[in-house]
Amino acid sequence: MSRTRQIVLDEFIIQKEKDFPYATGELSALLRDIGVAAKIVNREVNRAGLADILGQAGADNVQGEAQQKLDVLANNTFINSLKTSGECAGIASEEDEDIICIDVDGEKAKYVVAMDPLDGSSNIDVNVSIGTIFSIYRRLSEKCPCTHGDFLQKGREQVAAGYVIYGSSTMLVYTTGNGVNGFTLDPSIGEFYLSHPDIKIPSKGSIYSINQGGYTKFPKGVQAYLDYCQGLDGNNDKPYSLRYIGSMVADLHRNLIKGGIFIYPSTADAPKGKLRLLYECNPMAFIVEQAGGKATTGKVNILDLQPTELHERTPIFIGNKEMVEKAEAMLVQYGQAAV
Ligand code: P6P
Repeated sequence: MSRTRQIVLDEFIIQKEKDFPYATGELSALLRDIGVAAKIVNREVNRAGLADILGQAGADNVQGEAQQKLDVLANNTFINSLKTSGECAGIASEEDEDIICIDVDGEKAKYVVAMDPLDGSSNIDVNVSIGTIFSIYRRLSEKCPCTHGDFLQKGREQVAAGYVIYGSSTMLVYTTGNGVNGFTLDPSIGEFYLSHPDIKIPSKGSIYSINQGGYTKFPKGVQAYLDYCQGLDGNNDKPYSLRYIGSMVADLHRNLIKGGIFIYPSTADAPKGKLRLLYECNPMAFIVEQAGGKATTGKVNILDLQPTELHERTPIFIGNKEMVEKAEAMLVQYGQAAV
């Protein structure tokens, strides 16, 4: 019998449960709890301008960045939802200096979650798309409390990763290693409907995303690639379009759908770049690789990096395989050291 409506997130998760090599339902429950938290944050994001949530919460996060009130709300919402799930043994959040261990009574929880609860928060007050990014690992520790080692696993070890984009519509996009699927929220009934099944990044792209303002500080190879994208070096008769929102989730979601490359390179001031490995680059790399794309540091696959610190950063070149490899070739030819 053909379906009379699109499948919703919870139904999809249960149906796909058979895809998990260790299908026992805990990961499904965890993904559902993330979906619940996303709906709550979506409600607050959508009324941010009205609920006196705009502006700063008066505190700084571990990055030394002024926390926005929505940052705090999103962080607390996801932490509370993950705590009640009973499936999560611990959390590493961009907003918290150290890991949050959850002492789960009874059967020990199997998973830990690394997250950026509200990515792109500098865009909150100007009503530009922002997002949540999450990464799920099987815990390695045998008993509570969880340890840093549970989180300092290579991105290749992720069992699931996803993002929520709070934009013109709110979407949840995730992978468990069997392709990438996107769900759009119908706020009138509070359900995420499967709207983008089996997302694949287009094989060709003509969008490049980078904060061009940093050009003079970029490695020579990045400068050469940007010149190529703009047709300045005479080797590209169809110059690309520059699109840069300043929210990693928004820039990557557009490139995932339309094709393109996103670059946040190293600079002399920031030799490891700006974006965090655990809860920005690894989950996005897992998603883009599952969608047929590629994500590297300009040299090494992001998913193969061995993390040593919770909040460590890495340069990232992510998007169409062809575009990433063209950028890598120019880094080799012209130099990838930060100038
Ligand atoms: P810049 C947002 O603060 C963020 O962490 C990412 O979402 C975004 O891609 C990047 O920083 C933007 O950084 O230096 O271009 O403002």
